[in-house]
Amino acid sequence: MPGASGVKELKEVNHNPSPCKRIREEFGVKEKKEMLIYLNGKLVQEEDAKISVFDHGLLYGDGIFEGIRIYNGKIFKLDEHIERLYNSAKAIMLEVPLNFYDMKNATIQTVRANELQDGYIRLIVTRGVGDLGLNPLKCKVPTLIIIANKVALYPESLYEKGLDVITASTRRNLSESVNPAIKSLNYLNNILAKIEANNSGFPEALLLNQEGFVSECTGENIFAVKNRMVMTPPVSAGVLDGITRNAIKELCSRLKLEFREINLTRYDIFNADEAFLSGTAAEIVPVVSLDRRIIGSGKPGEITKSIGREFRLLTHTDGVPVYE
Ligand code: PXG
Repeated sequence: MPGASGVKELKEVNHNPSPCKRIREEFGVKEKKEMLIYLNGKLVQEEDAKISVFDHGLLYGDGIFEGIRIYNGKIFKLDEHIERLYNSAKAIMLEVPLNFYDMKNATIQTVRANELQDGYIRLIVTRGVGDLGLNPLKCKVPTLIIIANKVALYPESLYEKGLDVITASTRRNLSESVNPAIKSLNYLNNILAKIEANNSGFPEALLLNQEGFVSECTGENIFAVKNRMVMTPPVSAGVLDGITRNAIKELCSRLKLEFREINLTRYDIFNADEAFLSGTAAEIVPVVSLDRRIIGSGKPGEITKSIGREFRLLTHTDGVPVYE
């Protein structure tokens, strides 16, 4: 049986010939109808994965999350994502109900129970159930949710043609207010920018910070390439310390490209040779215009393409195996 945390020792599972079915049995799941969701130590059917309307994740966006990819039966950068989850938790003084090892274990088990080879994992920790006041001290038990689902791929045309981006008038949160480095459930800043993009008929919006420097897009980090130098704003410009962004840093050194974290303006993006976005869900997406200024040739650039190729290779070789 799973322990108090709901997590079973991984070693035992490793020796089981039918780990997917076995995990479900261990959690008392009789049949797998559709998706199985990890909710506070239990694996439950999607229809039973319900939380209270008094959960402060819902009432106040008080909580944190991570989005992780599974490629080819391996979870990409799992340790890095869990580490960032704990960093976000520390910043908002939220105690994650599982330790690092058990969180990793619970994530792997949820993927296994759903028999996914390729997919997307969402880890969510909320402040938990409280009253209608915002005081987090009233919330005694955090809510932990792990969703492992099939991945919804973006259309291929997005990568072939590239994106047209507009700058939103909504500015990125100040680090001294809701720090963009915290991957919190409070995404209204990003959503307001996305609404501006939608209203203007553009697929994506760029947010500037309060000083007018480039920060990031609504759910992706941004990069400019000039004279074979790959540049991206530093975390201090109000960006998430993206895990794909950090992978790109590694890939640049492999590809012998200079990489720099530096403040950028819209002018720098307009006049770059190439630009692209990075994120767990979208991976690497070329940007071909900003505010109707064509970037470079107006087509996905060669350096963007080579980083994209190396990234795909990395996702298929790296990662924590789910079924071994
Ligand atoms: N910036 C922000 C604001 C993000 O939310 C990234 C950058 C990229 O980080 P990673 O670690 O994934 O390389 C993210 C993460 C969506 C969506 O629906 C996107 C993210 C998170 C949640 C939803 O587009 N991207």
